[in-house]
Amino acid sequence: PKAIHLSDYAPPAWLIDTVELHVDLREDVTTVTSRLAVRRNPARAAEGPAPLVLDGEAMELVSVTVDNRLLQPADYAVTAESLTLPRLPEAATVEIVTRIKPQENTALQGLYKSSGNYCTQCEAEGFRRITYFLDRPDVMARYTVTIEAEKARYPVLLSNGNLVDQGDRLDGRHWARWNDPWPKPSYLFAMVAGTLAQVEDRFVTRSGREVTLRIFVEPGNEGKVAHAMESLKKSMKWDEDAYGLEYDLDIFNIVAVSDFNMGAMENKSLNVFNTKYVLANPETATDTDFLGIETVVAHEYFHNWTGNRVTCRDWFQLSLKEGLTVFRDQQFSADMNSAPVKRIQDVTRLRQVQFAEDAGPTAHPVRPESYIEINNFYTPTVYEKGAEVLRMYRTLLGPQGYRKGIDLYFQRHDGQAVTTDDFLAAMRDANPDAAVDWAQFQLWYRQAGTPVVEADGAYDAAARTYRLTLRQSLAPTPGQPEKAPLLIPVTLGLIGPDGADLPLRLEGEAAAGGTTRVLHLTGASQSFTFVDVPAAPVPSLFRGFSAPVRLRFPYSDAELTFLMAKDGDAFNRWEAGQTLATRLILGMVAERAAGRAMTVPPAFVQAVGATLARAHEDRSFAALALMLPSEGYLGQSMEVVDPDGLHEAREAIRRTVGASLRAELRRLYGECREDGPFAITPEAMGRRALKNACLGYLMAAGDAEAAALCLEQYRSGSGMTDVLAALSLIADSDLPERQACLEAFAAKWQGEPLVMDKWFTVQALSGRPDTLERVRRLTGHPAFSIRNPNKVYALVGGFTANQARFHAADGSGYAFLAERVLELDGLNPQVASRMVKAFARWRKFDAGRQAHARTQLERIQATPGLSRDVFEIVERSLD
Ligand code: BAL
Ligand code: ZN
Repeated sequence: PKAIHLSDYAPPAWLIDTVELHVDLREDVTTVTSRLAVRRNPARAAEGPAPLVLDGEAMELVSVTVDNRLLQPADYAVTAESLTLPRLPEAATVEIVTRIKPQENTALQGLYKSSGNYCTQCEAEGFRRITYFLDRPDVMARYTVTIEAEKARYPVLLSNGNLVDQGDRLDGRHWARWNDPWPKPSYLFAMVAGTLAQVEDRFVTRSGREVTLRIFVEPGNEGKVAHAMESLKKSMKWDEDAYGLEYDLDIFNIVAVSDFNMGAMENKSLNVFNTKYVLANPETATDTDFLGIETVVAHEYFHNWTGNRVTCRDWFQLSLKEGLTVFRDQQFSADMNSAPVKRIQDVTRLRQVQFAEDAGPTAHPVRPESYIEINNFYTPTVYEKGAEVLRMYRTLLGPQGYRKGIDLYFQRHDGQAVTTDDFLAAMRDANPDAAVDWAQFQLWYRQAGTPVVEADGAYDAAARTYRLTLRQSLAPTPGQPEKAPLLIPVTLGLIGPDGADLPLRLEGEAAAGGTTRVLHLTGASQSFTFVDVPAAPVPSLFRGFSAPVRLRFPYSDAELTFLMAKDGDAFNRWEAGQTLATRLILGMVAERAAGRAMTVPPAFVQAVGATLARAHEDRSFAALALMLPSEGYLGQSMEVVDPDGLHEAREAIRRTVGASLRAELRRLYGECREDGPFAITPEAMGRRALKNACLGYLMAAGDAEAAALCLEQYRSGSGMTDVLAALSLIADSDLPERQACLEAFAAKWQGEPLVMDKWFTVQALSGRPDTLERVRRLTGHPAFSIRNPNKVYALVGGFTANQARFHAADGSGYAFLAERVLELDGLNPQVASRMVKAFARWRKFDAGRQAHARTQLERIQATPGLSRDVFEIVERSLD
């Protein structure tokens, strides 16, 4: 397979103005007739006439007609990936007939079937599996789509835009015609045909447009869409209020399907969703699910402007729409819930997955420079680090400057396919007075890797100054041996001995300017001197996590405890606790490795006790503060990851805290249980989160009373959040009731695929030594299917997230994963590739584990017929 390079980008030689698609759906074969109005791109006129080379894969070509003249095979050339028409006039109408078999499509790209219904997924390059086309985002066309199918089986026929006509045929078939007035790239095309129930609502935009909102689900699931619908309406309102962006059609449809590679897809006015991000009620969905639905519904809706109205010129610009849209959905969720809690959750995820990516063989910049398979670049770096870049724009420009930049971006580029450089130019030009070095800021798009910022402070009592020194470094990443310093926004405060923020005045300034401010770290090393500092402060750095960096500051344990209690920035209060816990756990792992006993210092238990004592102030926050850093994240801080040591040390702390603070944990647990009628408010979710955090520590201590509480919560829990929290603890334990509980759960929920996904994950994440054996057995469970992405993510993905068990010293976890990857690759390369990424960190482990991982990676690499998707990841991993 060949790599594609950003530097090779050229505008398309041809443009397509309109597409008339006729899709004739039949059980044996689907016939697609596509009428394209094509013309030479004037931007490339100087180069002389170029052939029209259309992309197309995995289909049968029936006929090609140009301006009503049927071409002979000698008039065109077909390969496995293209159709070339060498001799065309300046403009022409090209009609192409192809045949495809959606019923055999297991890759779930292009047109395929899910639970008997037809649906599509065209991003990034699925449209070329439906018909021959210029399948690239800078070719934008107006679509008219006619779908024809058997009426009894497929009563619902949907595509983008507005329904303009429909009718019945005499033979039991019917048809519907849709027209989308907005030009769009092919990746935003969608169609659906099936038996679907619908729930309808409406939203009136601020200018008075009445929009009909519909959510389509498999019949029987109508009762589970209320939360998604509410989330949609909230998103529509929020985008008007926060960004001044209004919806631009009279109809907005969401269709939920159970076989879907991604979370959801933002096709113009016809979003197709994984059921995971639509269906929920309190019995079947956890609070995390409810929050996920709110976020993903918003994300896809927000794409209507950031992605659809202004789209990407090429796939290297993916973060133009994804980074921005993730940032927008993060802002939205922060506004709907608790902003600090949301920030902590987002940063936790960023560190867990994106920092890991940045530190391994698949590290790539937010704007990559080359790829073999674009599907491999829907990554935490493009999405989550991309969102951090957007957040930094806002931090550097302030909310108003940021909004001015966004407004200019839409003013300039509505209806266009553009680049991250265009976005940056809009931000820059809208803020001519901003003291931002834009050329340096641009490096955030270009350089891979997570910067390390080492900081130190010195207080001079006589001069009443505090000198803060910051040094940044960025380790080499694949293909980027040398790095330049970045522009890093450092939002900081200085905290005085009484816990209050001190006024901040930098040397040379006339007066103090607030108690929190943003410093621009631009050099490799830079010092900032604050004057009029009355006493030695404790610095609170990177408030709100103002840049995606790893901070090293030589805080004492006492200073961290002080920050946990006093920092006015909630994120940094949490962060101080995490830093303290990380330090402690890594110390214990070192003790264990040296053959000494691990001990938990009483000071740490006291710090947790203090968190419990203040828990009533903000229960969601307290629940997060009680959460220890994950084993995976802790592993990132070790030269050589010691998965067993990390697991044991973390468990030892949980046990000690549980036993030492039993009474307090028990009291809080009881207090949080009295939470009245079930609600999905931040307050109610906070109570549940805190209650379950307490239960977790109590169970870790392993006493009979905790077991009884846990079993009782499992049996009588009023919603899935509580039931699943209890079941996870039971699945992790040696309780004699364990097996019976798991069986009862499966018996109860066997008809609910999304709940069964949770059941698989709970077992895959268990810390018990027999987990792999169980996971292997579960691949044969009737509810498991290797063809369903959600099942694979739940069981296989869950297992790879279980650091101690996946990275078993004997290599058994690696062998299991390699088998699954090879099994998947022939069916669904995109899912196979996501799974194989779990190997990427293999060089961070000891020699024994490395040898096992290499054996499995080489075994995959040597397999004939490997997909581009898996090939690329394995190549990079072994490089
Ligand atoms: N565009 C792919 C799915 C998403 O990011 O919304
Ligand atoms: Zn997106």
